[in-house]
Amino acid sequence: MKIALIGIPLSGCTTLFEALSGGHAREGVASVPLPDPRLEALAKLAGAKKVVPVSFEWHDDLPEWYPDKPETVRQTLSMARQLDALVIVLRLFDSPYAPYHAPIDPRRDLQFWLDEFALSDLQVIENRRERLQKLFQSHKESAPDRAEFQVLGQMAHALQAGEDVNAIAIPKELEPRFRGYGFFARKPKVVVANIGERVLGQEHSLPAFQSLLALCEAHHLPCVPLCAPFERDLLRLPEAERVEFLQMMGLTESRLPLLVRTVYEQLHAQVFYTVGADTRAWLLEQGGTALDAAGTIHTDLARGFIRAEVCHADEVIALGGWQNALKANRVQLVGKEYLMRDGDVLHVRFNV
Ligand SMILES: Nc1nc2c(ncn2[C@@H]2O[C@H](COP(=O)(O)OP(=O)(O)OP(=O)(O)O)[C@@H](O)[C@H]2O)c(=O)[nH]1
Ligand SMILES: [Mg+2]
Repeated sequence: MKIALIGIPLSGCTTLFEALSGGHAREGVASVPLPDPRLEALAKLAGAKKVVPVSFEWHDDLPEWYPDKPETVRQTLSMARQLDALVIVLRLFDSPYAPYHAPIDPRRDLQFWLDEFALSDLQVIENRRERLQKLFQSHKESAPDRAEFQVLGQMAHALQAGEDVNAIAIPKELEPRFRGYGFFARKPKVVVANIGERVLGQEHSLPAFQSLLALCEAHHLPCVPLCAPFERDLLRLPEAERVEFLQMMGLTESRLPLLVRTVYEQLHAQVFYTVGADTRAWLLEQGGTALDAAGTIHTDLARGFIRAEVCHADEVIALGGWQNALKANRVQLVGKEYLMRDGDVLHVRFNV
């Protein structure tokens, strides 16, 4: 999963990126594994030689742009469109060392992004509808083309009216096309309010923060308040000193895990596992079937799918491993249509 940090210059994207990546980053891209105690337990029981967790790939490599030249943001947007989720970093701190181009107003900045996203989506829709129309004129269109034209029209209408685009149902056969367009309106988004160290823990008393929250709620956007340099510096301390540093700031915990969890929730994903010498965690969309899961591992597994063996990770761990689960008759044999549960361990029987 690729997650872009996007912000107006000097909002704190790079500082947050340094915190998330712990400094192990190359050219603004860092792959960071999700903490997963179940995977560790499964790997230990399987005597795994290789353990591969699910990772988020954080991107702080969107092209630079200039607030005084709004047209320069277009390139940033077209790259952000290609990633799986967005973290919108908003500046709520003031600092003489990093002068901002405007008075601090995170609500205005969020509105800026929402407007840009809508305009950009509308542009994509318009271009596509024009192409489809040409196709119609030459009578070369298929039924899905007609359906797509109609759904795009509904989307454009909703965007212009400021209505919720996600309320529009996308027919299943059109899903791959719509995924390809990377619409901002349908992309998982999380807002980060980058607050100053002095107000950390008291952000709820700030009118600017309250006003931002109201806009977030209106757009169903989760908002995580944090102080990017504080989070970065916290991780640079030896673990033993972190609690003290947190207490000094009146906090009980780092907010980074909350941010990661919030992004994960917005992705509407679930995890499943494969165990053995190679023990891995995989990401699958909620509502995914055993066949979808097999396809996530390898297209061959989906193509040659016969049946799958399934047992939940908690049960595998409680029984002391996959072989024990098999012996105890706790492993279910399922077909293609089986709906995966979050935390299932899967073994695909296939033939190609
Ligand atoms: N006081 C304070 N300074 C911050 C905070 N977050 C970022 N800064 C400072 O603001 C400046 C800009 O931060 P960056 O993280 O580089 O911001 P950016 O969004 O990556 O900016 P560009 O990449 O230049 O567009 C740096 O000097 C940071 O140290 C904060 O919460 N409090
Ligand atoms: Mg930066």
